[in-house]
Parts: sequence; C-alpha cells; structure tokens
Amino acid sequence: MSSIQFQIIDSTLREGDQFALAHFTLEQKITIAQLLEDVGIEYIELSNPVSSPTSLQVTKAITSMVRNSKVLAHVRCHEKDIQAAIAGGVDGVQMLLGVATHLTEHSHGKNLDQIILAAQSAIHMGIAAGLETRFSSEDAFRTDRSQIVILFSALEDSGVLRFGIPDTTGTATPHQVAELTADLVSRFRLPLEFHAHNDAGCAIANTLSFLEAGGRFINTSVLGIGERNGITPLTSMIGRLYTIDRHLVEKYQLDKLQELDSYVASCLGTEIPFDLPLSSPYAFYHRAGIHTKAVLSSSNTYEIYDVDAFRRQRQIDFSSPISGWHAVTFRIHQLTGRLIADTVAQSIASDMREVASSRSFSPAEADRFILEKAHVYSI
Ligand code: HCA
Ligand code: CU
Repeated sequence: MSSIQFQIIDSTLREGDQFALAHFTLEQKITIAQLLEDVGIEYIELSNPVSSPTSLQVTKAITSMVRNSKVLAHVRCHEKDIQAAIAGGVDGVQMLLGVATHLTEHSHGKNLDQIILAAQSAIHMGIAAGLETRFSSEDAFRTDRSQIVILFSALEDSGVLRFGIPDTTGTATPHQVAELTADLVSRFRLPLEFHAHNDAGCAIANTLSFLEAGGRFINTSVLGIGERNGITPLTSMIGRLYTIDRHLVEKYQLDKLQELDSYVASCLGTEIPFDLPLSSPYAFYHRAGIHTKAVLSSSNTYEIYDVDAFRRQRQIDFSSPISGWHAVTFRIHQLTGRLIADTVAQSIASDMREVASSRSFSPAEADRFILEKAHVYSI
C-alpha cells in the first residue's frame, strides 16, 4: 500500500478559464462543476470573483449548487477580493503572492516585509470570515529558498491552513520538486499544495514527485487546460495514481471521467488531445498483430488501466496493413456474435492487409469488407 495521501483541487474553472480556447458560458461552468462533483473531486477552484464583470455571479451560482465538493475562490491578498469571495458564498480562499525577485521587481512591486504584512492581514480577514484559507508563493521554483522560508515562517501561526508552492512556469524537474517538497515538509507542520504547469512536459511527473515527497494537495484541470499549454490533466493524473495503487483513487467515480473530458472538449470546440494519457480517444487502441493477439488473450499485456473501470472501449484495429487475424475474429464476433474458424479469419486478414497496403478504410467500410469476406469464405 502506498503512503501517498492526497486531495484534488481542480482548477478548470480558474486556471482552465485562462486557456486560449476557453469561453465557457455560465451554464457550461455549472455543468463542469456538477460533473466534477459527480466524480467526487474534493475542491473546485473558481476565478477571482472580482476578475470579470460576471465572475461574482458565477461564484454565487456554483456555490449555491455544489453540495459535496468544497468551492474555493482564487484571490489576491486584497480586501475587495476577499469581500467578494465572502459575498460569493465560497468555502475557502486561495491567496497568492510571490517573493521571487522578478515578481517583486516587475509584478506587484512589494518587498518581503510588505508581502508578509499584506499576506497576514488578508489571511486574518479570510479566517475571521470562517473561510478555509490557503497562501501560495507564486513561482516557488524560481524563488530564493530563504525568502520562501522567511515568508512561510512568518505566516505559519496565522491560522492559514496550507502553503502552496506552484511551478508557475513549468520549469521544475521531478527531482527539484521532490527536494523542495521534502525540505518544506521537514520545516513546517502545515500541509503543502502544488500546482504544476506543463511547459516542459513534466506536470504529471512533478505532481507525483510532490506526493511521493509528502505533499498533500494537488491542482489539476480537465484535459490540463490553462495558461499557455496548461497544467496537470485531471484524468491523466488520476490514471497515474491508479497505476501505482488503485486504492489511492477508489474514492473517485472513475467511470465518470470520460464524460467530463468529453464535455469540456466539446465546450472548447476541440477533440480530446490524442497524446493525453488515459483520456486520449486512442488510449485503448491496438493495431499491430502481435499486440492485438496478446491483448485479446489477456488485456494487461498491453494495457495498464482497467478498460471497464474507466468505462472506456477497447479498439482493435483489424483494417491496417499490419493487423492480424485475431483482430478479425474479435471484430466479427463483436458485430455478429459468431465465432469464425481460425483459417477463415486468417484468409480474411490476409485479404485485408493486401488491400489496406494501398488504401485506408473507413470504420464502416472495414466492417463491411470483413463481413462480406466472412460470408464468402464460410460458404
Ligand atoms: C496565476 C498563477 C498561478 C497560481 C497558482 C497558485 C501559478 O495564474 O495567478 O495559486 O498556487 O501558476 O502560479 O496559476
Ligand atoms: Cu497556474
């Protein structure tokens, strides 16, 4: 049994709203929140309620609808942001301010003492209003470690519930994440939260490193959408943990993830990306004859997820120049309920490979081709 313990803070409705193709309507946001709640995601993070003319209305609509997940507002350490979050009826606030030199110089312009004062007074406000309050040090992996330690030390007894260490630019390596996490876990008693951008393709690996090093709260978004090329994708991350120990994710409704992914993709007007682990439409697609034979005999030969647990469909390609006859047997059985003789399947597969070498088949054409051949060879 793994020692990992974690909760998910999904940020599709905050970080995800910053994605280039995201133009979610209020109804779509409500549906996304509902689907996240159905999956059993512990926290749903929303955009700052003062960030747009409609964001307070969105916050109110979602907090009045969501029952089982906690709803959080992402806010600056500003009084008006926290007031709006309170008015929006959220369970908690996700406060953010960075001490990295490039931020103190080019973003908010505050020095460390001013940052500590602003954070303390914002945290007090959140706590006084009964909100679950988190404080995050922006761009933690490009920040001088000593500054983070001074900042977190000054805030540790303020009543804040956890500290965030986002990899804002996706530059961290799994090793660096493990090292910083372990160091902060040993220094502070508060749990840590991690937010991994995917600029260097390490978001999932970094999030796993964080958990293995003792971190507790992780950020995700559906399909990984967010600024630039996004953050840790929800389904893929759940899949990553499932492959380590499926008990880690049994608290979630795994069979509802596909619906959530598809819904968000349809809102964005895109396909689910073909290379997204587990979410990909092709995650259970097998082509080469050697693979299809083995996977049909025992699925774990080439699959690390349980196709039924995630309510997905295994696809066996029987219409490519490299497909094998087991795939033909399987498909004809799927289509007709009949089991054909091996010799018949071998002849059909050979005909299929011959034709498929010079042109591709649509799925419907391929089905027709093997059914016709099965008919001919069986008479
Ligand atoms: C942002 C930055 C953020 C915040 C993460 C956090 C990041 O868009 O405001 O609150 O922990 O990547 O640093 O998304
Ligand atoms: Cu981010």
